Amino acid sequence: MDILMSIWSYFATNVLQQPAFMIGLIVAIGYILLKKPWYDVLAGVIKAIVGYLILTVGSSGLVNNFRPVLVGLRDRFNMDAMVIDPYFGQNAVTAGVEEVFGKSFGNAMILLLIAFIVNILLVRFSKYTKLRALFTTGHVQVQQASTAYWLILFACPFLLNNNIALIVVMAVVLGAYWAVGADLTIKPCQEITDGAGFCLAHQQMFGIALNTWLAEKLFGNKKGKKVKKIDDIELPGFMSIFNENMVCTSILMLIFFGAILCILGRDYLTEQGFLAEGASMVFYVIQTCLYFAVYLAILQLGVRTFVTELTESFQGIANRLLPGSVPGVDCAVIFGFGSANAVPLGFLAGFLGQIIAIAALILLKSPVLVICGFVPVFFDNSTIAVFANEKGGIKAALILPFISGLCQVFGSAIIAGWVGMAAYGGYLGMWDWAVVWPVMTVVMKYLSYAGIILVVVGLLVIPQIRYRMNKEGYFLLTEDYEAYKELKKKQAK
Ligand code: ASC
Repeated sequence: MDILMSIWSYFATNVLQQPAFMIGLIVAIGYILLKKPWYDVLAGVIKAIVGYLILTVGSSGLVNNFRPVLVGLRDRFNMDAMVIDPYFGQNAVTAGVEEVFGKSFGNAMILLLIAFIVNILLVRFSKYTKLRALFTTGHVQVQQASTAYWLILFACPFLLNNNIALIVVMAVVLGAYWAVGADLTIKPCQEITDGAGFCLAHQQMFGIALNTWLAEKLFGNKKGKKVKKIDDIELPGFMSIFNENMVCTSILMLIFFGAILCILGRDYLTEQGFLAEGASMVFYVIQTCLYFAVYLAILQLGVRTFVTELTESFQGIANRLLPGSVPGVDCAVIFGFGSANAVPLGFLAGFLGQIIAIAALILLKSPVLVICGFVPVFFDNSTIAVFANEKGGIKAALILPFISGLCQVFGSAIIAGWVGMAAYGGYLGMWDWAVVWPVMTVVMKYLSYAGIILVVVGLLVIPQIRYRMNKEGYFLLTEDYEAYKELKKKQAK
């Protein structure tokens, strides 16, 4: 048993929780199943890992550069606030779970493994479950397993004395959430990428599905009137420079982060070691803000490098091991598709929503105050904007992320205050964890065993309903996208 545990923990730490190597492993398995020659397998694996590592350089560059700027606001104004950000959320769980529930954090990693197996099984039996998506983003799975661990411990104290039942319940809930959530993003992803063959496995999967649907219903094409997408807008005169993504991002971020850096002020920035003593504040601000465009460009290069390898090789897995399935990847992958300018616009709209919500918390004298974390405000809202723009144009790409910003702050403040995570300084804060998980936690808390069953059945019923709404097209969507499009055309007639 000890040997098995050490093998597992080696695999978990080095592969499962490191998406780059996880993707590399999947590409290797896929190409081997496709019987590619060894050198093609090797080349594919290298491109997949390097591409994913490039993506990581981009996304962690953004996070590391801009998180301190936002968190700085808390310190600068001496606010006693919790940060909504996956890393702060995870720290809160590590710091508090033992104290509050008397349970060791180590169990959260066993939960991760079992939940992942639940995901694989649900997809393996897609004939019955109608689930087609495999979660591959390990770093996100770690964060989610930690938060789910806390939420379910809080909701189901009657399981505290029975370790096995506890982990099984948690794994079923979490595994079902992974499989169902990622599955919900398949259609939007296939449509936006014209059948690239992946979906998103991240922290706003229900958010994507709901907002894509809302964008189409509320802002979508009406009879004879096509929506104006961001790229359709011809800006007049000097404004036309905004049509170029790199310029647009740079100018918007310069105004936005420039203002925040000035609010933080020279003294604070020097004190914290961001700005060297005597250095020029003006050029420091310009350079810091332009790095936003730099990291976005890096991120897009990474996406281009690994996506084709992943989706091509996954054919091997989809043909032989998990029929009709697609891999779920990091949400940032979608920044390589759709309108590039939706990314900064969605971010700003979401930020505005978050700021207004935070102001409301202050005015209402909420016992829990929140400070924006960079990851939810950027990765959630930009992703939602990319999808919203595709279906509902620029209006949807601004309004829906704005509302999402409100949801992230209010939802997180309520749930983190209630379950006691706020006291440890952070909460995950991403869309699904500010909206969907709070609802699931309430159901489980008040209905106990019946609540657990209700949550699991409620999740698993979603793909069943969607399958029944379009039996012919449902599996065609992942198995043969061209045929799916033909079918859609026929159905529309
Ligand atoms: C997250 C998280 C990150 C980012 C990254 C986006 O939820 O933990 O580091 O989003 O995955 O590319």
